[in-house]
Amino acid sequence: MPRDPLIGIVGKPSSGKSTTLNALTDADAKVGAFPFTTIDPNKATGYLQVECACSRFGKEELCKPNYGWCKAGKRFVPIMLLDVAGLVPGAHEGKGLGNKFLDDLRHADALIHVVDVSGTTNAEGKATRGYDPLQDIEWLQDEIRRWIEGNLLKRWGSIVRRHTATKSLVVDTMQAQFAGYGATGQLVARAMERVSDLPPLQDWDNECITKVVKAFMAEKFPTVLSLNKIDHPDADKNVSKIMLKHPNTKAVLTSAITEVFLRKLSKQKFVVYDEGTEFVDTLEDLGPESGLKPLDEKLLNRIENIRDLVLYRFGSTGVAQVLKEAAAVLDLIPVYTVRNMTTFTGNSGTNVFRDCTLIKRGTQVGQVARHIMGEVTVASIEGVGGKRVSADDSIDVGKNDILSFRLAHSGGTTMNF
Ligand SMILES: Nc1nc2c(ncn2[C@@H]2O[C@H](COP(=O)(O)OP(=O)(O)O)[C@@H](O)[C@H]2O)c(=O)[nH]1
Ligand SMILES: [Mg+2]
Repeated sequence: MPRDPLIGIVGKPSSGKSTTLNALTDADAKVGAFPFTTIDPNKATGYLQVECACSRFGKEELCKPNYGWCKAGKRFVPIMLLDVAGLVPGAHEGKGLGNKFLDDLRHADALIHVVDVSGTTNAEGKATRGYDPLQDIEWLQDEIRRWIEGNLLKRWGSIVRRHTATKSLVVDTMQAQFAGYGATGQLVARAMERVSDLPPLQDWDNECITKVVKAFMAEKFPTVLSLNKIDHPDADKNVSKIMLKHPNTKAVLTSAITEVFLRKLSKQKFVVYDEGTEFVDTLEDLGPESGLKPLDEKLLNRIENIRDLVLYRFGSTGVAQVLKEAAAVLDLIPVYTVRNMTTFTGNSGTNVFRDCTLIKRGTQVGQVARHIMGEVTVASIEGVGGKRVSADDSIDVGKNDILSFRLAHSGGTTMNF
């Protein structure tokens, strides 16, 4: 069974990783028990916002997910995040706890690179002014590349000897080398397709190796930039510099500190804040029947500033969006498994769409079954409207994304899932 997707949060010290993680993992009391089987201290559950299937059928009122929650058709689906703290320049040589950091990174499927675009922290994360954050983007890519290259070059002699002695295919040799990064054979094959005109492996020079490693990184660590601290006055010019230099890199403008602040005020009933949007309302806006507490002048000014500098300018704090982009680079879509295709309920009760799993678009329905239930024999698969779905049909948003699996029982009878 493939693992649950894991998104690594990376960046130099003081770029805002912890603040971002706090904002992404801060959940309502409504959240169910932890859905993931393995949990270690640097992993945390984030919540990805998706449009819930309940809204397609006008069943928002009955939607009560087993994990995460659903608010008027906007569903918050748990997704695992990895806090990769402690990455400092020179990590690939073991600086700081560099090797430990890079080891953690192996398990990540995509990265959110938090970049401090205020220019107020230097390469090590120490306070400064006028620092150019473009350097941080190149640095991170370099750090990862040099780590992978270092591991490869250490063994290069024996890799080449084995490759020629066994007359292996280049893709097989490289698959064996990259398997340690948690890469599947398919992923390595895709990476190798990105590089053309390579000489035979025994003739590769360092330049060839760099090319191959870069191609591998593009597949293994697709990255979304979180251009953070956009509330700072110097952010604008740095953001445009980065966008011009990296036009093809996914980037979201964020103010993690604003997101954390608004959520705190919302919990304390000073404001109504709709996460991921530009809407924040105070007692002044909504009147006494809102039940909101009054804000003092200082806080009111701060909210006014947040609206002007962040919310109205950029449309939101960007924190929810950055997670959406990370899920989008992995092409993850929500798939709902139900027991009853007429009511969309589960094993008991009247609540709908209780189970939702994030799976790559285009995955075959049979693989979806294995992903969710392990190695089971599926007797039949039903889609919306009671339609029979074939195991080799693929999934997409609105297509085979609501499924009911009927399992073949070992005794010969069937069992509903
Ligand atoms: N102005 C501003 N400061 C931020 C923002 N996000 C984080 N910070 C501040 O940057 C500093 C480092 O943040 P932290 O999350 O601890 O960074 P980490 O070392 O990457 O985990 C803290 O003082 C935060 O309050 C932001 O969006 N805007
Ligand atoms: Mg931190």
